[in-house]
Amino acid sequence: PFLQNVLGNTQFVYSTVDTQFIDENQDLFILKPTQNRAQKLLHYLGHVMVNGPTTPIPVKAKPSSTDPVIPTVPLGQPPAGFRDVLLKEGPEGFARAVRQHKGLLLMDTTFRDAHQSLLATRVRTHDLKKISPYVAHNFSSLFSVENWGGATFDVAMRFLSECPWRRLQQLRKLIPNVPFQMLLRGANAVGYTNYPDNAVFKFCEVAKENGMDIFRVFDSLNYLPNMLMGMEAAGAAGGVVEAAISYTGDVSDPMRQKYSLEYYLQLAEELVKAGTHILAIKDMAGLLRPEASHLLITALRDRFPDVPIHVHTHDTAGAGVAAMLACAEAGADVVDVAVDSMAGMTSQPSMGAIVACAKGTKLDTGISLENVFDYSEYWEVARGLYAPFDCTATMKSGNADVYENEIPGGQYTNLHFQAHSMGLGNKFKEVKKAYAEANKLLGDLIKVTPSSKIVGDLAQFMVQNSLSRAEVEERADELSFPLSVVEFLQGHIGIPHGGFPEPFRSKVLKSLPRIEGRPGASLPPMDFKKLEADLRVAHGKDITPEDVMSAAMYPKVFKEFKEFTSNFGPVDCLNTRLFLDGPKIAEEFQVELERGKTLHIKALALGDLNKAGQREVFFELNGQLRSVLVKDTV
Ligand code: 3PY
Ligand code: ZN
Repeated sequence: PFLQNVLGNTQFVYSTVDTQFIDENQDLFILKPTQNRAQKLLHYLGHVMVNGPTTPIPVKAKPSSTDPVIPTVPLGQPPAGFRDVLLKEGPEGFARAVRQHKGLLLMDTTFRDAHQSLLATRVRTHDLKKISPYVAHNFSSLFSVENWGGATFDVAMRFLSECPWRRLQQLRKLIPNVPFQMLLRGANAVGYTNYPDNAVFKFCEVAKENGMDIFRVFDSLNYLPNMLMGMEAAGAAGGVVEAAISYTGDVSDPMRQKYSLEYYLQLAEELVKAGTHILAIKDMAGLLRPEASHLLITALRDRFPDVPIHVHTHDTAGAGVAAMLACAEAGADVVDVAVDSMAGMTSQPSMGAIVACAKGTKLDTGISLENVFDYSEYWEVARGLYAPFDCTATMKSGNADVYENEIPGGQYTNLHFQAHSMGLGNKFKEVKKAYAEANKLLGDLIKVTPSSKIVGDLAQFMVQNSLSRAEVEERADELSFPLSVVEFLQGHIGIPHGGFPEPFRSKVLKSLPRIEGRPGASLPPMDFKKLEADLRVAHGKDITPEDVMSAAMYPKVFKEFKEFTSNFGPVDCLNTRLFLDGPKIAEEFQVELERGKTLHIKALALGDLNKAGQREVFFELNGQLRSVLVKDTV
């Protein structure tokens, strides 16, 4: 367009102006091909209007029609926070500052684990960005904001059609002062299976370059060699290493010997010896009771007086606030909370409750309750936009049965969703009982992604086939088990504490091969150069190092994401109601494609079905009539 204008200019064509500037700046004429993002967006909106949401919707509820009010922030830079300490003093200095801090520090999980646990991980960058300046200005004393990793990486691409790296980059700009924290599944990185070591190292490197600070590294079996590899990868990238021991069982119950206090202390010893900057207890199912919290944290505090201790829990039974206060009393430096309206049930305990309970004591967080209320109000209304994914559509309360079945928070919600969406709401209890039995069959495992999925798969197999634990044990050599269970027994994700269950393993595997030791050690390294070249062939030359990592983690999901984007453009600029539900006829709205580039759109009409099974959808775009043809697949 620029060129056309210039060549159509008579003064330019007849040389009545000095064109030397243009002669000397030929690069101005190298124009990017027009991206036609507006037309692609109309295509997306038309598609949603005709065929409904592109993302699977688990419950019937519609996104709420109310938009959250964004609390105002003062002009200028936000106050300095722990990230400033980290940037100045490095991970060791940061850890020292955390340990020396008086009062209790908090990590806010609202941007990651809270919505992973309550809203099927569906919260979009659009809604995270809006509240980010408020967090930067009013929660500058947080230890960290957990906003990346875990399931968010996969779900961003698979279900939200947005790039997880772009989320990280955008949030980093808006929150420069508070450390960002991610959940790294050790050798499984942000996936469900062990990756070659060089993939985990490269992933951490690119994450750090994009603004990640603290890497919470865990392994789903607490398998030390996997944990050490993940820690090394995070450390080599220059990140803060937070080695996390996944907690199960009950250290206050002398009858539960497998995961005893001594077991946790020995593992902690190894992680501290390996140089972790921070030591975390990751109570993914919310099993830490106040008495166990007291025993465990007191013992860790005594043994490692200089290492900051960070505790994570879920509130499934409803005892999360009590447990976190007990941890803090016993010497934990940091505990995890979610803002009140995104807390409770399978999410983290409530920020407001902890701030209020600690107020005026030696654990005072220094956080203003008024700010928590405003922050919570934003999320209460924003949460309404995600009503189609909200577990409270069917789940009405927490449940102390988690002490029996030990199901992690996010999985508890997923299994509940699954049972209800199949019309088997009354079967949920049976699934939970089967889960506990499946866990015993597999030798009483640490259960967290992906080992928790393996236990869940076996539980569902037992329910579907009406098999008891005794029957499964007896008929193990003839049953056709889910692949995840077989691969686990082969050693694909590492070795569980206490070894594999026998004779169950031998009966299931028969002559199938077994992996000895750490799986990643025998996986061939990934060839990133070749991967990048292949991606350029498939998707064009604009492939970034971040894209290469997305494809390394999730090849099929990445491919589908790129195809989606080339058809529909970047849809992350749409607000969540439009993204999920599309506009109503006659609705007028604005979409900011980028700073200073806003589209004014009005949805006009839906045409009749033509012979080719398509409908024409009519819009007004910046005052001009436009239409798109959409295949009706409903
Ligand atoms: C994850 O791996 O995503 C978890 O949240 C585990 O607790
Ligand atoms: Zn969690």
